[in-house]
Amino acid sequence: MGSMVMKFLILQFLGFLLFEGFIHSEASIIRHTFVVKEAPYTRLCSTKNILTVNGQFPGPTLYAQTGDTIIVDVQNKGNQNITIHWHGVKMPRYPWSDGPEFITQCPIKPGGKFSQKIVLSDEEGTLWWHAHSEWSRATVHGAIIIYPKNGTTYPFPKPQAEVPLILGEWWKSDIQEVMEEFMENGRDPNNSDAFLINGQPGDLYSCSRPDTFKLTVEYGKIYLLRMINTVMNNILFFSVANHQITVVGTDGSYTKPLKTSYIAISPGQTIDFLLEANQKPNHYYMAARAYNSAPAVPFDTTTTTAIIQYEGNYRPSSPPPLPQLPAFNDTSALTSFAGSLRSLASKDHPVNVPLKISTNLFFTLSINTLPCASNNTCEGPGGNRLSASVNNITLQTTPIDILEAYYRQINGIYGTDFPKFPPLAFNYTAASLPVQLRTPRRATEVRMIQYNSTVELVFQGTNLVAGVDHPMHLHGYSFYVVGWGIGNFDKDKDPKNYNLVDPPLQNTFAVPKNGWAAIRFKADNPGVWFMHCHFERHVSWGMGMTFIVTNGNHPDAKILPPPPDMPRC
Ligand SMILES: *[C@@H]1O[C@H](CO)[C@@H](O)[C@H](O)[C@H]1NC(C)=O
Ligand SMILES: *[C@@H]1O[C@H](CO)[C@@H](O)[C@H](O)[C@H]1NC(C)=O
Ligand SMILES: *[C@@H]1O[C@H](CO)[C@@H](O)[C@H](O)[C@H]1NC(C)=O
Ligand SMILES: *[C@@H]1O[C@H](CO)[C@@H](O)[C@H](O)[C@H]1NC(C)=O
Ligand SMILES: *[C@@H]1O[C@H](CO)[C@@H](O)[C@H](O)[C@H]1NC(C)=O
Ligand SMILES: *[C@@H]1O[C@H](CO)[C@@H](O)[C@H](O)[C@H]1NC(C)=O
Ligand SMILES: *[C@@H]1O[C@H](CO)[C@@H](O)[C@H](O)[C@H]1NC(C)=O
Ligand SMILES: *[C@@H]1O[C@H](CO)[C@@H](O)[C@H](O)[C@H]1NC(C)=O
Ligand SMILES: [Cu+2]
Repeated sequence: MGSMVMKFLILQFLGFLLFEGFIHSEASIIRHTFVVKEAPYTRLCSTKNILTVNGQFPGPTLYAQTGDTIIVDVQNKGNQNITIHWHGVKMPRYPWSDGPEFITQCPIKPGGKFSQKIVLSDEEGTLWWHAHSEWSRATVHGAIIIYPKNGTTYPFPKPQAEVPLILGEWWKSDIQEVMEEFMENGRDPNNSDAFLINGQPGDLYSCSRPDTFKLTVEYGKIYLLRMINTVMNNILFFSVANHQITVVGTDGSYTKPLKTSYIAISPGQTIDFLLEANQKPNHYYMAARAYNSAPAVPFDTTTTTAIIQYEGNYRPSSPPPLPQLPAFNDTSALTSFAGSLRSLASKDHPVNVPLKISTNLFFTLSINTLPCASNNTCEGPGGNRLSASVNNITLQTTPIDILEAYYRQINGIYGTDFPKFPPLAFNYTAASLPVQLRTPRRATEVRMIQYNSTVELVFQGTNLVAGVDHPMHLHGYSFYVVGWGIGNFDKDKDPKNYNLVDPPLQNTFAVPKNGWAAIRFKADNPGVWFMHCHFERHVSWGMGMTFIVTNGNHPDAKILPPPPDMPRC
């Protein structure tokens, strides 16, 4: 009897602790099924089949709390190979579910399945998932929303409501055909026909008006908008008519509040911002369109809109006021926004920037050309095909994935000579450069990094073929963006101006056109991690490379074993 009472009291006490939030509750395991399949969608007055997850476009939102694990059973009921990547999730010691095809896995073939384990650690805010095989991410993507743990809260006022804002794209043509065509003819890919907000083009396109995304707000309340740029090839500008907004996070990490009238967001990046409904009750447009830095690159010049509508009885202006967006070529609008982001750097959200660097890397990012295959005609510059490289290497895909080859010590799949520095130093951003420098080397080389190294990596954009921005994305890590600039990086002067106090923690950063960016991270996540430009045309042309971070000595510093259902090549 006594022990029953005792047990009861202990349970009561534990319940009390949990209720009061004195001890942080255990992380949860959340399960989902993703069925990849074709589904008919109508946009811009015509219907076509697109590849979706569970028939949804954009795909389902995953909700979790910091530190949770999500298990997604992916079933491929489509007619093409697929892989799914959890963009911005570090996956500590578990690259097996990371997703980039032929880097960490072979694709899931039609009819196949793969149960993926998404291991959250310190990420908090908005991330996303997307296909990481060929061009299927155009329609196969969705949000990942990570709430604070029970017992902790946002470092900003609790919003009235939270709303994802997924910036996407629509092609009238089949996206697979767009990809095959540009890979064949060697020139830039065709543009999309519309940009989208939450799957809808908005009022400025033909026959889209009734479905325009609308957010109803109550005067005086604050809303948290979780924006993701899923677009294939464009950085976007975004703004809300008559409203200032306050950025509070990026890439699953909090930022110091930044008041601004517009946002510039790279493909791959997320921006969380607060919108205070403090204007005269009315309908207001929010709008997004492209930024484009290279005059020769054709791009989609259309504008997507959604509507903020205040509750209440009033006659809204018709049409609603449109926001002013920066000009298409306004590079300073892009860099001044990106350069204003700061980590929160508070007691609860400290920064941990490596100060002593053990591994210095310097990578050039170039657009290149390759000779056309003799049986073909190419439409790139000078009758060649466009290509792209990191340190003059254009990535070649392998017959099996690099992770498998590394883990099972299979030789002959990749080399370990990815150069730490460019093989040739030249005036990277010179107005004109010798044509001989344009041809890259084809190879699959990785850069090995010792566990626990402190890495500084400087990206240098070059003006080969055409200077353009490169939104660089690293898997397996977030990194601090400690500096950036226009022109050539100066190793003596530029580090003196680094921000080592409150640099933003990101997983994607747009290296400006003919400029540079310096990032730092501690290599404490062993595994095989892809790094690439998040412009899809550039990664298709070979602008990507792989890091292998070695195992540490401690058992907790080693890659975990693979799951039994890894897809086979
Ligand atoms: C966290 O709190 C929510 C609501 O307060 C509750 O439903 C949930 O079970 C809690 N999670 C854990 C892991 O205790
Ligand atoms: C790409 O655009 C060109 C020129 O407008 C057109 O001829 C071609 O059919 C388009 N390709 C696809 C796959 O839609
Ligand atoms: C942007 O384009 C406009 C015309 O479209 C041109 O007048 C202006 O010089 C360009 N600005 C930059 C910074 O290239
Ligand atoms: C050209 O030849 C390559 C390799 O021999 C082949 O893969 C490709 O399909 C051919 N292209 C055309 C247009 O015939
Ligand atoms: C590099 O090129 C830029 C742009 O043309 C030029 O302003 C600069 O003087 C060049 N630097 C050197 C060291 O030649
Ligand atoms: C890249 O490598 C190729 C082949 O080795 C060479 O011809 C070319 O000049 C190199 N370009 C640069 C910028 O290093
Ligand atoms: C890696 O670094 C962490 C903290 O900086 C330290 O606790 C750990 O012992 C290091 N591990 C190895 C194998 O050096
Ligand atoms: C699908 O992937 C396998 C390797 O796992 C490859 O052999 C096959 O060619 C791919 N199919 C397509 C249509 O790309
Ligand atoms: Cu790029």
